[in-house]
Amino acid sequence: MEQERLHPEATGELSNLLYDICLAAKIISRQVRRAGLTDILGAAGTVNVQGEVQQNLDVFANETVRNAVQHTGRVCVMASEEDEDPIPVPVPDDRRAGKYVLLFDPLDGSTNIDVNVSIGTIFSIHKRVTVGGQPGMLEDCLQVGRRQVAAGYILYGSSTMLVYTTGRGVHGFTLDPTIGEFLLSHPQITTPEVGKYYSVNESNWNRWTPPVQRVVMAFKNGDGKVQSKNARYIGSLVADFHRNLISGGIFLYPADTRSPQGKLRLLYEAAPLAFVVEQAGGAATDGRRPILDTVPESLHQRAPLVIGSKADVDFATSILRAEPAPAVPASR
Ligand code: AHM
Ligand code: MG
Repeated sequence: MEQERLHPEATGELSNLLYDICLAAKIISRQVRRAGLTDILGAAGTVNVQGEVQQNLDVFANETVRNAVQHTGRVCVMASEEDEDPIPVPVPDDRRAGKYVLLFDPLDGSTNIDVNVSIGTIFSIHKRVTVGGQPGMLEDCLQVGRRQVAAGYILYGSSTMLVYTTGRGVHGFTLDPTIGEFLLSHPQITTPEVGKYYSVNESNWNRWTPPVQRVVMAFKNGDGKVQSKNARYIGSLVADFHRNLISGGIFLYPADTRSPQGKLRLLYEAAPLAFVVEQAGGAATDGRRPILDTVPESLHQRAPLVIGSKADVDFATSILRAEPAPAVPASR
């Protein structure tokens, strides 16, 4: 809201949309904190002692974000990792559809959800590009990352944190569970120019191209241009990204023979984090060009991701640019 005052033309709708997302985050956070109790309260798909049907956490998170946002009149269309197609937003007869588009990964880190390891929600917000009034369309979702008006994530870690940008720096808020509010704990986050960590799933080594192997080898052992780094890999993108944002580091999920386009999704994983990292002074590429300049062709398109401290990403890019472009078309 403070930043909104810097834009005299602002209507407050974006702040309110971010607030809607915060509400969803608080509800998801509460449920994540109770996750270990499912054995006592009832497993997914069963009815617990209160008569409530238990859901998988990722399904719960998806519905929670939808429900927090779709009736507010602020968005015209949404898209989620959990849904094949864009989610149409109902428009009552007496109202016009909202002007924003929300893309999100409701609960990222699927292998960590049931084992009490940090997970997160990622979101990306665009302005609609189709004519207003009616519900939004696929075209509104397929926008280049550079056009995002806001993006961020919620990390369900040792505390719950919201980190976001609207293009004027990156700010972190920590949820105080005793009052149920996000408090500004990390104003104006900047990421170190050179990181101390490298984060990559090294079990993919034999599936990588030689340039990718060279990059990872350099971060592991050091070479003339980079010093060796410590390894950290959680397997939850938000948690790995957040640690590196704060402490400095580089996260890589390159293309490999099993995932020729990379594993992570462009629109609701790579692009929002790329917006955050650039605003914090870091960089994000697919190995050849900035993630924020990639023009999307499909909703669930994947992208190789190299993201983090600027000097480290620039070093990786200088080697990866030599790679031939992947030949396999984007697919779900
Ligand atoms: P998901 O969308 O199924 O949760 O997969 C995304 C996750 C990211 O959080 C994480 O960075 C990556 O997959 C880990 O993949 P891997 O297990 O191949 O290392
Ligand atoms: Mg995901």
